[in-house]
Amino acid sequence: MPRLSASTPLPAHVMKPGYDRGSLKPGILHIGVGAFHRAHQAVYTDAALAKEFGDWGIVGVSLRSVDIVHDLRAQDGLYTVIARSAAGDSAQVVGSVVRGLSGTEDREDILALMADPAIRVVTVTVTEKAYGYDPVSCGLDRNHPSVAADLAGPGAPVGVIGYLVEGLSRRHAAGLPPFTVLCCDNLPTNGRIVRRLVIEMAGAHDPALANWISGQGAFPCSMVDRIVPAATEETRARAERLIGAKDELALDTEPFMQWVIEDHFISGRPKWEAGGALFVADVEPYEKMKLRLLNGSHSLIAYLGQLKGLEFVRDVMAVPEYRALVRRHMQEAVKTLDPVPGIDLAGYMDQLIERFENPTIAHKTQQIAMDGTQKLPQRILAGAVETLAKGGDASSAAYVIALWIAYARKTEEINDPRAAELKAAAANMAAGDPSASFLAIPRLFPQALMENSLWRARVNAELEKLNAG
Ligand code: CS2
Repeated sequence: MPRLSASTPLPAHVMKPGYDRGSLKPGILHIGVGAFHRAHQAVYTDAALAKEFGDWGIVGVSLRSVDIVHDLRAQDGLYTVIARSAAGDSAQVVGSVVRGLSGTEDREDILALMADPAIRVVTVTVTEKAYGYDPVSCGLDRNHPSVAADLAGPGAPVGVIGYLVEGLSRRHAAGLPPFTVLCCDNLPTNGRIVRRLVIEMAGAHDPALANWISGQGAFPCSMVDRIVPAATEETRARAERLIGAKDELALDTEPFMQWVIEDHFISGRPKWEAGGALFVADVEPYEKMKLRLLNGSHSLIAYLGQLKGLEFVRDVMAVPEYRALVRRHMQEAVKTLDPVPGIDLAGYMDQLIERFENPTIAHKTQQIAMDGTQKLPQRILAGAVETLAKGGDASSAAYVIALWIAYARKTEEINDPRAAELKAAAANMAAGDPSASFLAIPRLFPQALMENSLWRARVNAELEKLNAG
């Protein structure tokens, strides 16, 4: 079977790029060209280009993986996104990625592009843990390996913040306007966080650069949503059947997708609204809704699934008692939200239940369970603080934390940058106060929770129930 490329004759039922790829020039550099980006922002960009063509091709950068980049080159940047539901599969070959570069092989090319006036937007999906963000100080975690390396050796970056700073520094030196930085990771007020980290790192060596970024830079916040499980052999076999070519970059995803963006761009942007993106003045209510209802429930499902031996999200949802726990969690979390313009929250929650139940999506609980220390603060802990402050009991939040502790105790190899600290906490669980060693992990739990005896008692009670069950 030949490999997917620009010359592959695609069957009529496959959706194809609706524009002339041959004349597409890069305007966006994307850092983190993994599954999520390819099934989300690249798809919106494809729709935008079909509607209103412009120089908005994407250069996909992977800071660590060379394989994705080699695959992109082998396939002329093309790949298949398969939207799956009980109603059937629909395949789309996406054409918006024009080139791939890898941080390990092509650092200078990446930096040269970042300083090229043609690149006007740098989008980022690198997952929560890659930023080196300290959720308690809200600044740089100076112990984070790539943050420490980039602070010590500016000019030859390894981490995402280091790249952004070096790219902006080269533009500043060349007398160009900054590029807009659009963060698409699941962090609260993600644009503001990245702005702060970039300015802090720039300021460590060059206060004038930090001032320029602070005055001229744009870091719009955005809320992104699409469930994209890690691709498997089955995904690739399915793509091969659907498009009649081999595709190493194929992805399964759900039909649903959402992108809410703060409309603050320095030198233009693609017409992403053509793909359904919503531009608003304030993204925060949408981010909070998504982080606390979708991602918070996801974490509950993930740790519960891992404890009960259930492989996929849909397997957890198939147990009525567990589905009821997911509902209960949403009902607690929704009370911490402000009204979200244009969204009926009850309908949003019903739709989430359906999305989690999608029988065609094999989303591993193990995948979502990873990096709990990076995810739980914004998904569970921030809401718990607000619930308790309003006189609520935060019992579902306490339950999720108990599940996470039980998971950390039971799991041999925890996939989390702070795994060693979790293992140490698990080894030090006191009989009468089993959550104490976890609640004491520095830079994780908000002070208000560390000091709240009601919260601690609830987590302990939930842990006891889990042990008994
Ligand atoms: C998930 C998210 O892996 C996880 O932690 O909760 O990746 C989730 O699937 C996406 O945010 C959905 O938009």
